[in-house]
Amino acid sequence: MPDRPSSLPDTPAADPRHDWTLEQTEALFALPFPDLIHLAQRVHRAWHVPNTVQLSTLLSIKTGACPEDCAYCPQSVRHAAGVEAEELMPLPQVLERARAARAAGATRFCMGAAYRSPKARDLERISQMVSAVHELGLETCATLGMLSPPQARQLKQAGLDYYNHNLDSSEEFYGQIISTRSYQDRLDTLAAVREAGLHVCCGGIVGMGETPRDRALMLLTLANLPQHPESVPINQLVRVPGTPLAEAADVDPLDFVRTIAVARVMIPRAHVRLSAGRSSMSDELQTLAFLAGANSIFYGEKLLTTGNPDVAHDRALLARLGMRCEERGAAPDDSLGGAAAAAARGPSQAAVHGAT
Ligand code: SAM
Ligand code: DTB
Ligand code: SF4
Repeated sequence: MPDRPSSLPDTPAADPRHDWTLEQTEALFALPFPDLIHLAQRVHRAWHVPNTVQLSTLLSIKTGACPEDCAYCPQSVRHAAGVEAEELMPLPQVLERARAARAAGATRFCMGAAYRSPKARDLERISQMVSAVHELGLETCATLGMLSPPQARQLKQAGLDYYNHNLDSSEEFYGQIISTRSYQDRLDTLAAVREAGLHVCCGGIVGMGETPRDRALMLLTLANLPQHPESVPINQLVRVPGTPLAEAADVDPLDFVRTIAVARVMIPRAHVRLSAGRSSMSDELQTLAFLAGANSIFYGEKLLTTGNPDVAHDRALLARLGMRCEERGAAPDDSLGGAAAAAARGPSQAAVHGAT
C-alpha cells in the first residue's frame, strides 16, 4: 500500500475546518480512487442523511445579451452561441413555472438572470418574484451577477433563501476565462450575500482547460472562507458551439468525480450539487458522483439555456438506486450535522464519527 501523506485526515473532522493547505488539498486529489471515495462516504454519512438528494429547478428569468465575457457562457453578447435574448419574464409566467417545478417534486426554485449586476428597477421586480415563489412553499434561490450589500439585503427581505454566485475556478485561471470582472469582485459579492444573512451557493466549473492544481485551489478558496457555502455546485462545462470553449478537451470522468469527492471532504456540511453537464453523463457516472458525496441535482429538462436530463429519467435513476428526494427545509442549519447526525443514525454511524 502506498504511504499515506501524514497531512491527510484519517477520519472525518469533528468540525468543518477553514485552514486547509494546498498540499493537503492536492493530497486528497492524489489518493487512490477507492480511498478517496471511502473517505468522502464517511464524511458524507457523518454529516448528511445518506441516500437522499435535494432537487433544485432552474429557470432563466432574463436570458442572453449579457455584457460580460465569460468564455464558457452562451449568454454573453460577445459570443455567437445563437441564444435568443429575452427580457425579464413577467411574474405570472415565473409563478407558473415554479408551480410546475413544485408539482414535479422540486423543493428549491432557482431564478437565473444574465446580468453583470441587476439594476434597481429589475431587482424590485425580481424581489416580487422571490416573495411569490416563497409563498408557494418552495425554497428560493437567485443568481443575478454581482450584488451590493443593500441589494443582498433587499433580496433577503423579499424571502430569498440562497444566492448563487460561483468562483468558477482558481484565481490564477480565472483571468483566462473572464476579463470583465475580477475574482475579488466575486469574493465581495459573496461577502455581501453572507452579510445579508442569505445562504451561499458557490462552486465552479470543471473542464475549461484548468489544471488539477486550479481545481484544488478553487476548492481551497471555498473551504477556507470564513463560513462555508451551504451549497457547492460542481458543474462540468457544457461546451456550447459559438463560445470560446466550444472545443475544450474532454475531462476524465474520474477526475470530475474526484472533484466532487474532495469538495465533500473539505466542505462537509454543504450540499454538493452535481450540476451542469449531466446530460452527457451516463447513469453510472452520476452514480459514482453520488457515491463521492453529491447530494443535490438540478431537476427539470432545462438548465438556463441548455438541456438537462428529463424528470422521468431522473426519477427512474433515483428509484434504481433506492435513493429518496430530500424534504424541503433540510437546509444546512436545520439538518442533522456532525455528532448529532451520527447519534441519530445509531451506533455504527456514531462509531464513525466518534473516531474523529
Ligand atoms: N450572470 C450571473 C453570473 O454569472 O453570476 C448568473 C448566471 S450564470 C449563467 C451562473 C453560472 O452558470 C456561472 O457562474 C457558471 O458557473 C455556470 N455556467 C454558465 N455557463 C456554463 C456552461 N456552459 N457550462 C457549465 N456551467 C456554466
Ligand atoms: C450553477 O452553478 N450552475 C447553473 C446555476 N449555477 C445557475 C447554471 C448552469 C448553466 C449551464 C449553461 C446554460 O444552461 O446556459
Ligand atoms: Fe453573463 Fe453570467 Fe453568462 Fe457571465 S456567466 S456571460 S455574467 S450570464
